[in-house]
Amino acid sequence: MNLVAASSFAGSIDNLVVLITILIGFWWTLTNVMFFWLLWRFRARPGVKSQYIEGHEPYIKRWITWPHVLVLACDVVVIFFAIKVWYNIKQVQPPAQAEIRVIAQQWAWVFQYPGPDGRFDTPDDFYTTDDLYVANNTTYHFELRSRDVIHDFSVPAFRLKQDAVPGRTITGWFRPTLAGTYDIQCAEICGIGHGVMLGHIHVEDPAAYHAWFAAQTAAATE
Ligand SMILES: [Cu+2]
Repeated sequence: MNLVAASSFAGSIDNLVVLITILIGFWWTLTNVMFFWLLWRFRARPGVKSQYIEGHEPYIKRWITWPHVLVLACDVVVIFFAIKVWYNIKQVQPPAQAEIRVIAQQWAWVFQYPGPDGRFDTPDDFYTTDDLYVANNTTYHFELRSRDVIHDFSVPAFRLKQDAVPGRTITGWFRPTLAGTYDIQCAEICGIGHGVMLGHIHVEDPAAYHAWFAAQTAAATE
C-alpha cells in the first residue's frame, strides 16, 4: 500500500476521509466515554434498588433523539462534501493532454498508447503490459475496457479506482503530480489469478517520458 498522494485529486479524497474519520471519531469517543461512565455511575451497590426504565419518557428519550439528529446533521455534511468531490472527479473531465487505453484481462493489464498521431487503432500505436508510463503534470483521459470478466483499475497513490466492465468502454481521467513508480492493482475479484494482477505506473518527468515515447514509436513503426 502506497500512501503517497500522487495525483491532482488525491488530496480532496484524503480530505474527505479525514473529515469522516474526525466526525466518526468524535461520536465514537463520546459514546464510549458515556457508556463506561454510565456503567460505573450506576453500578450495583448494596441497599440501592434498580429502577425499571422503559425509555419512553420524554426526559429520557431526548437523550436518544438529540444525538440522533446531530449524527444525521453530520451525515448531511459528509454527503455534501462527498457529492462535491464525486462531481469534480467523476462528472467533470478536464481537457485531455494525452490519452491512454487500459485493457484488463485475466490476469494482466495491457496499455495501448495512441502513438504520435494521438489516435487509437492506427499503425503507430504501441503497447506495454503491466507497466504504464505517463508524463508528470499531464492530464490523461483513459479508456478502460475488459476482455473477459469485471476487473477494477485501481491506482492507490492516485486515489483512483474504476471498474472495467466487459462490453463497455469507460472513460475517466487522472493527472499525475509526483514523479515515481506506484502500484496498479485489480480491485475486483476476477478469478484465480486476481491476487497477482499487479502492475506499475511510472510517472516520469515530461522530457524523460517523451524520449521514451519517441523510442517506442520508432520501434513500433520500423
Ligand atoms: Cu482483475
